[in-house]
Amino acid sequence: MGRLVIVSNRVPDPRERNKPAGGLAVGLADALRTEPRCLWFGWSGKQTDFVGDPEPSLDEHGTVTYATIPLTPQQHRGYYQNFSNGILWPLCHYRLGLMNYGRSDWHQYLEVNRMFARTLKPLLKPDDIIWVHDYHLFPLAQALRELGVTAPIGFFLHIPFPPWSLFRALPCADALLEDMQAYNLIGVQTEEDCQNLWECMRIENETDASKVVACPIGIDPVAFAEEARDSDNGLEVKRLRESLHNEPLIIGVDRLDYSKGLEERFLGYERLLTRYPEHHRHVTYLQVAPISRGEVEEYRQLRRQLDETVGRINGAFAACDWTPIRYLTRPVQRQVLAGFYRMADVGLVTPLRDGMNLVAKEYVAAQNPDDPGALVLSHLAGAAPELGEALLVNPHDADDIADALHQALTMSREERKRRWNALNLEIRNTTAGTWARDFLAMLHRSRREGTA
Ligand code: ADQ
Repeated sequence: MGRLVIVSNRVPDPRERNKPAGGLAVGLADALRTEPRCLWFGWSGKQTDFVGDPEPSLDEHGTVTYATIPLTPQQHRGYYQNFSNGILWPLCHYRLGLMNYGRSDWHQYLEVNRMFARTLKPLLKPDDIIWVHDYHLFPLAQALRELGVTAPIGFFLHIPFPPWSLFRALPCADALLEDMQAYNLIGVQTEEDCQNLWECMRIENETDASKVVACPIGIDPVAFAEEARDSDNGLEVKRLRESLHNEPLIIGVDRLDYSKGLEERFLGYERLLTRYPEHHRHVTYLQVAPISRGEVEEYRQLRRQLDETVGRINGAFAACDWTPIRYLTRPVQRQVLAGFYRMADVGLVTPLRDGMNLVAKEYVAAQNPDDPGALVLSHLAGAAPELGEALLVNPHDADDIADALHQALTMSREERKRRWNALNLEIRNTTAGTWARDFLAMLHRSRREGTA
């Protein structure tokens, strides 16, 4: 069998194990442990002034060869910042009002995808199978096909896909959908995304329904549970525990992104303090939200707004010995996070839209089975259909969040255990390993059946 070739916008640096990663890198790293040989190709995260196709840098690490290329500042702006993060990200998260379309960015996006194809092609071997990831690279298969690549090419979209009524607002929607025909198989997180994307592709072209499949991503729950147990005695975890004096902890962990619903979540917590004063001086809400995409104006604005909201809530409710919200925008190591999750009585995960949300699954995996915490989860997260035993809330409704938090904080141990057992079963059924295995098996099958 040939190699698995993974292509994603960013390639993680294998030497930076403790750096906080996005969900894609976390999911793939878990899945890769079972692959015999693999090439992972993408942007190094660095910029160069060299104009012309760059030579990929190769770095072997265990069974994985990492091949990375830099981008010019112009490519970084047009392809990455503007088109991927300023147009596709808000559009796919149903936020049309935040989309800033510019035709030159679209051209830059296409050109970088072609450059990825040109620099990847010489690294390919005859039996390779290619798996492309995420919205930065929608047109990559078409660009590879134009260069004569005939290998099976699969695509996985980690973020949601909106319905045609929204997607058609993108001026180049038809060209993008046309290019996506070049994939043998396209995976998305949920049935809803699957319906939406298939509908869009069908409107543009005849598309076989079996080309788009829902294949939800998971974590490695056994390894994560172990990590959580091990970190229980770590220094930072101990410090947090001691600072709480046996009082309850609510935890939220997200990249600082408008899709994660942080402002609405803070307002929900504020409503809890207003409507349920019995929690005053007892409950602490720890929000870990490391800054991401700090160069994009919408993200800078969001940060200012969140700083203000946290300051206002703390100012209004704090006592000399109690801070209602502890808000960290610096990164926290994954192992420490696992210990924080385990200690927390409530996991608060309320994105306004999310492809999946691995934090919800990590929170469940990290719990102590004898005394698990409760999960409060947005019904608009991709994880919600699987995690129906969480307390599902509408993230736009502060009262709904407040009620669910109160219910979670006062829930009997028996009910917490019953709900957690059901949630734990779910996350053990759909893991990072099963996700990759299932997707790749379908990709091999689609080639044999000739659905390309
Ligand atoms: P993300 O939007 O990055 O991923 P998510 O699924 O929650 O969101 O994954 C975040 C990952 O980063 C988790 O493993 C989490 O532990 C880690 N992380 C977050 N904050 C951290 C911090 N402060 N320190 C260390 N680690 C941190 C995208 C999509 C999601 C989809 C994933 C995977 O937006 O919807 O679930 O890809 O497909």
